[in-house]
Amino acid sequence: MKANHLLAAALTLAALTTVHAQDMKMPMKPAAAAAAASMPLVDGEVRKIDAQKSLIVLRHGDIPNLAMPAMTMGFEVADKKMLDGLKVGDKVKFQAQAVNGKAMVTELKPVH
Ligand SMILES: [Cu+2]
Repeated sequence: MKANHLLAAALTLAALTTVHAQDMKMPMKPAAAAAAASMPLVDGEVRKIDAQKSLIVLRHGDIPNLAMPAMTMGFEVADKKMLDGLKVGDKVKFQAQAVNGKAMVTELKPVH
């Protein structure tokens, strides 16, 4: 009885592990890679910076991956360090993604 119980537990664990492994390999990877590849750098100009809140206001061009036309708006930045050395008026190239329903800058580089 005890051995059967252990065997059942082992089989259940194996089954869970297999399912989990398949989940990890699912089409997620190609889809994510395709999304990254189709994510163009967008032109922007810095209008405002709030480093403490990791916020930046950008006047930006079309953002095709967010289906967003040109406008001026605030973004969160994925990493505060992106704001280092930036100042209002700087021209930048950036990528933005929708993260938890918010527009987030995931890549940002100054244009000189
Ligand atoms: Cu916008």
